[in-house]
Amino acid sequence: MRTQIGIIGAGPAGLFLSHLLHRIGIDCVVLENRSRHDIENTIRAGVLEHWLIDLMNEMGLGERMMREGRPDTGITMQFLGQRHHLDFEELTGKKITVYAQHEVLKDLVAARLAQGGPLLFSVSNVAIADVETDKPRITFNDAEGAPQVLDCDFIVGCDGFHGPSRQAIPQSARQELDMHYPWGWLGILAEAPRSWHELVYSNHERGFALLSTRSPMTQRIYLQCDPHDSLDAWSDDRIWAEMQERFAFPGWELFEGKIFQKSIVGLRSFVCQTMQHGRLFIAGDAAHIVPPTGAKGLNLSVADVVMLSRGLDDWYKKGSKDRLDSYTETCLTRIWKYERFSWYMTTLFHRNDAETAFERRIHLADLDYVCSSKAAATALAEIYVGLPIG
Ligand code: RFL
Ligand code: PHB
Repeated sequence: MRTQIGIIGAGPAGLFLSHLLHRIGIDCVVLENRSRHDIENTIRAGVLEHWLIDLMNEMGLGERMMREGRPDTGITMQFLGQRHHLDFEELTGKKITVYAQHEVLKDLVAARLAQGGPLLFSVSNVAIADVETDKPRITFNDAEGAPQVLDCDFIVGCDGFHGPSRQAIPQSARQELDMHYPWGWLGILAEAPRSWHELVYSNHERGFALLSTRSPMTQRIYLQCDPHDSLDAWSDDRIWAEMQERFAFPGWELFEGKIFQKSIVGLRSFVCQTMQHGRLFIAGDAAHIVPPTGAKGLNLSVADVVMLSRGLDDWYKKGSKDRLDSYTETCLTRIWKYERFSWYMTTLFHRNDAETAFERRIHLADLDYVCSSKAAATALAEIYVGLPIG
């Protein structure tokens, strides 16, 4: 098999890249090791930045999102038993949209298959070779187990944090920086009606809690927990009792319902300072991780591949290598701003047992400052709605 761009991974980065390339007439093949059913049913992100909404609409991919997603003009911040509305639309003129990542993926997969793909699910043994030459290759086994070779001009690793692409950059050529937080998120999906009209980020002495939504009758809620907690320790009764405490607000009711999905993830920040090596580029979670408190991971993954598609366009149309050569540098400028923001939102909202009484007071002053100063609120809102893609 031969293509111009071999893409590993059909997450947001890989699928968006395939659509961006298709739009500018560049051939690609996407290789994914999970099944279509699996990728369309993995519960992850929920918040889309304003430019991503525009991009999806521009690409003809936004029809269901516009119908089923919820445009939000801001968020609610809760601390010391009070609620404050941060009005992003008033502060920045922009909104965000709450629309689940797996719904975005369903839309992207259906549209890609309708264009004829190729989008190969359930492949295995993906390996990258010859990226230091101008004839890089991907070897893999197809869904039937038959060995295959994909010859490419370039390979793009969109295979998430645990995929093989980043490892294909020699260790001596990559610098990896990371940070682990002593906190985890217990995430649940519940069949319950909406309790509030926008996201609620609650800083509570028992721990952070986040109220989000998936549809009028499906709610997505997260609780700060120990990252090593077992799900067995979190019965439905304990989860609802904890949520009732962390979101308690006079005269308001948190509606309960059947919990049908539970998971625990640890929080971490990670950046691979090199996002390219020879004819291999990496994008999205393969290159960087943010803790989910800023709702940035998916948005950042798509921003990477927008930059990369521009570089590939210049290469094929103008024979210019400049944008491809500066891909890492261009992306890292944005990535580090988003890393800072995600770290800030995480430390701002989580309960920190290592904090001294003095630091706790500074922490509360920070929350109060964001809710009482237009300048501080605007700084938060500007990145929350998404920095311009340029
Ligand atoms: P993905 O989504 O991990 O996709 C990688 C794909 O590559 C495949 N793969 C392979 N394929 C072939 N061969 C191999 N050897 C392969 N190894 C892996 C995988 O099966 C997979 O399909 O990476 P991508 O595309 O970079 O996208 C990243 C986003 O998924 C991630 O950053 C977000 O989900 C993060 N995130 C959020 N981001 C937001 O922008 N807004 C949010 O509101 C938000 N909330 C969240 C989140 C992540 C969370 N978790 C689970 C950590 C909330 C949570 C709880
Ligand atoms: C979500 O709806 O899943 C969500 C919302 C906001 C975040 C993280 C996740 O910061």
